[in-house]
Amino acid sequence: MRFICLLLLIFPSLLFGQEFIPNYDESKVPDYQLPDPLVFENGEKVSSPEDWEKKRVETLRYFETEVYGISPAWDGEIKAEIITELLNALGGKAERREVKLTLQRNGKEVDLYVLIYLPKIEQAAPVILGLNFYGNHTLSDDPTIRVTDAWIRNNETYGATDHKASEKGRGLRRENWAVEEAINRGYGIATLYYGELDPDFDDGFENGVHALYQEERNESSWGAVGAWAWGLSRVMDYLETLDDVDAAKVAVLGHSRLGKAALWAGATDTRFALVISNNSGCGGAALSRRNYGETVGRINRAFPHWFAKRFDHYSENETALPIDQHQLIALMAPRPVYIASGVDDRWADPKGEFLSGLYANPVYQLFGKTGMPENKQPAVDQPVMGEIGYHVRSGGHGMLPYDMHQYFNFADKHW
Ligand code: GTR
Repeated sequence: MRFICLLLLIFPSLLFGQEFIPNYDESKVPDYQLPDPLVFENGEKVSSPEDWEKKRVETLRYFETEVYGISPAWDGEIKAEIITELLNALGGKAERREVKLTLQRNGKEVDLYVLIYLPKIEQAAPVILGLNFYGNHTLSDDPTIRVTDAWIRNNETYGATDHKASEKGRGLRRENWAVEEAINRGYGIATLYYGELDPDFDDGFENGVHALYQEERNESSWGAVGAWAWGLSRVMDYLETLDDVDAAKVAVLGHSRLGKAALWAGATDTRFALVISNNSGCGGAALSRRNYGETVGRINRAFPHWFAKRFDHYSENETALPIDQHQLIALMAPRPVYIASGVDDRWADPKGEFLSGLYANPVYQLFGKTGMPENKQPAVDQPVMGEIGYHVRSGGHGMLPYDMHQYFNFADKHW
């Protein structure tokens, strides 16, 4: 016994695992070679948009089997019920609804509560749809917005204790979502709490929308990121039924882990006409092979429920990946996609996020488009906007009014 204690004292890693020290030194980024997004597995070149359609299938398949897991096709029913409605929200400029969507399948049900702000304009409104971290009530002071009863991560600031949300969070994310600016500029905002789709802990995939499917799981089954992305598509199913929403102009947006989900939603569901990744980092916009900041190994150990089990095969083994994240960006082509970084958010590898966009360019060029308009990472607070938009904002990890402002500019440019 004493011998074991001594061993643990000398080698604490035996008990706690190896401590992860992120690399933040550009000179220590390994030499790496990325898969060419325009070469088929059999070595043939992709040389036309028609070829790309086939290569796109091949690429998407790898992201499904090796990274995010395969999400099921939806064959259930969605019931929609407006639970609260304000016809004169935001000083009369907007209509505000909260809609309960009940997903029914196989005798099971999951309820999702979607908060929707729409500008009062003549025509159907373009909408920016995104998942939120702490509940719909954090987006507004409006006391009638429901506080979610789904499992929530404990967070003192937002008054989330015992994995329950509370009034304390009301309105705390108002600035971040820039709802008022959206409305002033003619955009609607739709959002829902991500934990209603899948609670963010390693629950053996028994809760949230995973519970609608009782298939046996394998190494390529969908994880939490897959479930969050899949849920965005179910909200899209609903938005398509609304006369006051322009379903051809729905952008999908997400921050951080929800930025990963937004990208995956954009890749799997081409109904999203524009895709926005805010500080999505590893498993999002950042290149896995750079090994800068958060790595594949670290993310799989810290969040074993986020990805397909297969992804762990590439922990400390990124060169074996048949794809890299530039090809995830390429899956949006020729649709517009915006990648945003925070300069101090080194964990998310801002440069690696930029490079993903840049290396997706050949696919955009196949469509006669530019893609990312700059070859070098732009200076801080200098957004660039081709079909691929990019900025690295001053400051760290977060979705700030500055970021939202660029997204509205980007949507203006393309719509
Ligand atoms: C971190 C994680 C990142 C990022 C972030 C977030 O802990 O390592 O990949 O997703 O969480 O979602 O806030």
